[in-house]
Amino acid sequence: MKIIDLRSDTVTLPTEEMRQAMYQAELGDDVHGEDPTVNRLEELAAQMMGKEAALFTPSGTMSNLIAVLTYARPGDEIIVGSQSHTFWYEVGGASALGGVVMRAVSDEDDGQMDPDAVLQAIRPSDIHHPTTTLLCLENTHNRCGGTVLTPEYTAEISQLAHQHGLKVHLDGARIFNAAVALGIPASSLAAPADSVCFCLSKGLSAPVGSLFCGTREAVEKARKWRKMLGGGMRQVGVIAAAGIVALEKMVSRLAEDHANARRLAEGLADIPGFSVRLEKVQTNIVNFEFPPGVADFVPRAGARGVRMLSRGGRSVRAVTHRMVSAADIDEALKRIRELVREAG
Ligand code: TLP
Repeated sequence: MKIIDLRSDTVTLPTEEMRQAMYQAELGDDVHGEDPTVNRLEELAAQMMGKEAALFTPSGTMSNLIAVLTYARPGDEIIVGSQSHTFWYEVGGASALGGVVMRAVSDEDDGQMDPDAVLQAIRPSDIHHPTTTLLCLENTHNRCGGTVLTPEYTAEISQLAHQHGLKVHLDGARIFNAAVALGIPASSLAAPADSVCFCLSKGLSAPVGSLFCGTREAVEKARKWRKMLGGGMRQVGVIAAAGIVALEKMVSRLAEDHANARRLAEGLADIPGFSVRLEKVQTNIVNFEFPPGVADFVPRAGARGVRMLSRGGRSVRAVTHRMVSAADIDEALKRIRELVREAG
């Protein structure tokens, strides 16, 4: 039985071209700034994000933590979305390692925070208060179902933050999905933010890595934080080489993943009792609910070779990616329909 793995786009394996590039990569000691492949990747990333410089990190989690460490001191407060990855899935690192308070502002359904709510959350100068120093955004928005923040919204909320002396960091783990969905360059989504990070290891199919991009000054500080976190890597061009292929070759094909997500969402919506908000399926993530009559839906679908992630209760996440074709989506829907028939 073929396994159709919709748990995450992180399960993608490197392409043949990536493996070749990794084998042939020119290498050096990156802690001394001497790995030419890493240097090339960092320059390419900075250029694609429209920022002065970039830093290669092992993961999106480390990039986001480095952003917090770069812009906030222990005792400061940062504003994060109540549904953000940083708030939910980064082990509280901002507080545990950065000593900052995370103030969660309610994320609306589409991953936007209401500008008025953000304004209310910015602390006025007062001896009793921590200082608010950073606003974190997320595009696409994972928990909100891969929804896209527009450049207009990003500009508006960033301007508000800047007016109050805050920096803005954009968690763009899937920023290329947003860019492809909107048909605009990723740099125009990142432009209003002081820094942006994105992942190579999700839809772009590279095995490892993320890039933190910002001003030369911020990236210099970030490099030191990465070293302190134990993320100074030596001949890391071995994996950066795959990242270069990811950026040069894998961005435009994300449109296929989006089409497959829509195919899946429409197929699920046609199964009686399933509920999917089709207008929210904007990129490669499909959040849906299965009917109350189908107990243990996720493990039972898994037993039929369709892997998905439970979001608690009857809510489920399915993510499309390069290793799942349109035919696989049809097959997954067929297996889900069979499961429901047998359950009923
Ligand atoms: N997200 C993973 C899991 O951690 C949930 C996934 O499968 O979606 N920002 C966003 C928006 C992310 O979705 C993720 C990974 C990260 C940051 C962290 O990236 P990594 O996994 O490289 O630390």
